[in-house]
Amino acid sequence: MAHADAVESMLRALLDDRPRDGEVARPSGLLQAIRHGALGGGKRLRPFLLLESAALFGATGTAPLRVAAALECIHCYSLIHDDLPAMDDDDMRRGRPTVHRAFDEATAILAGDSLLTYAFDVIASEETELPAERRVELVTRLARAAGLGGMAGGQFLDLAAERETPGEDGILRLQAMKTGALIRFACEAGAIVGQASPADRERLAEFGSAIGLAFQLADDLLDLTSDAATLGKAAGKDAAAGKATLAGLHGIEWTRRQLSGLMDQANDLLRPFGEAGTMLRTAARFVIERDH
Ligand code: GRG
Repeated sequence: MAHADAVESMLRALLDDRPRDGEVARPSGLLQAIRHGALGGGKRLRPFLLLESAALFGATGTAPLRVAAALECIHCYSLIHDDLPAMDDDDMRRGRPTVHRAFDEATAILAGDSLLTYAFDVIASEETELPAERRVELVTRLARAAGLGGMAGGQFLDLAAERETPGEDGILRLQAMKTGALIRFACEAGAIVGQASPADRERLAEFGSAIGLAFQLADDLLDLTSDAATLGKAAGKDAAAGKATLAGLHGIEWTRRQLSGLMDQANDLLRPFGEAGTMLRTAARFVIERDH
């Protein structure tokens, strides 16, 4: 089964109606909102990276799949909250109304909260079929990637950047936190699940950082080229929020050179794995060359 289908089935199973040991009940209205935000859409990039990173070290089956599904729960929570009126105030996501549009704002907040906490439950559970210390390591790393010093902190800095434009280092830092941290975690977590050596784990984490930066640069480049083509907006400003981006500061050609340098870096980091790294190389190319 393709990774995206396997992740979808795992998420569906995890988000069923049956209360787990220690839960009282799963309110159907909240569950519907959660399913709306988490099922049936998205590229499932982070789970793909996690599953392929784990496979490099021979880890397949339930353990990596549950960790990948947990990571996607965190990603979906972040999108549900990012779309709220207090943040980006978006009406559509993945071709469908956002959760607060399809339901209401309070339900969207609670759907995000539930997905966030459920992710840690899923990893920590014995059903994840990993030794306890590895589950603790994954929970700790994911909490750090998603929280104050990672994605949530990066989102805070990103919102603050609308009021005061950060310098280049500030933009790099906020992007490494907001989008980079979960992508880095995806690759490092695969190495943790697969019990990689410390050197290989670091290699995978660095690969994840390179992909995370490329993901953001490619996104900014798409904004920039569509702005230039359709809106005539000032270069360097995010179309919706007037935020500075590296692509905007340095221009289209510089950004393309950076992306090509990141592809080289990704290839160098994967070289020791030979043929086994092919799927991760393909994922890197997909991130770097995506045009929508
Ligand atoms: C609310 C704590 C909190 C954090 C939000 C991830 C994030 C932080 C905001 C997303 C804002 C955004 C649209 C950034 C552009 C790049 C990005 C992360 C897009 C969404 O990720 P994809 O493309 O989405 O992997 P799919 O739908 O494919 O899963």
